[in-house]
Amino acid sequence: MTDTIFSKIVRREIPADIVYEDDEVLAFRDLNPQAPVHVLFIPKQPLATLNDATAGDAELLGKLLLATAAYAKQEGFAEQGYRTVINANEDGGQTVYHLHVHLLAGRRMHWPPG
Ligand code: IU
Repeated sequence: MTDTIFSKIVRREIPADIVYEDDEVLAFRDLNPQAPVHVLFIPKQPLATLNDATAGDAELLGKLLLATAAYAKQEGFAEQGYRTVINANEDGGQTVYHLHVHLLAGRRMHWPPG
């Protein structure tokens, strides 16, 4: 897959407000936040979309979600609530083709999403 801006963030070639990092996962604040808390969790090794994940990525996908929930608990908004979103391809609203989990919190979410 082609390199995206998110890989450049992983390599520290462009700045980002990084809030969590481990060997496989990086999380940073979204530049265009849609809620008081809007953080993107990405695998350091890129997958373009969720469609590109295979059985071999099961552990990595689990780690992405667990890191997201751990961050929500650590920051103290897990009980109040939050939303996780993965957009896939054009109709899903995906704009950056490096798989990422949006974590949105700090306000009441609406349903259905737009
Ligand atoms: P999407 O699910 O692919 O639409 O989400 C991409 C997100 O990446 C979107 O919320 C952008 O605001 C965000 N983003 C960013 O935080 N920093 C960047 O340099 C770019 C996009 I490009």
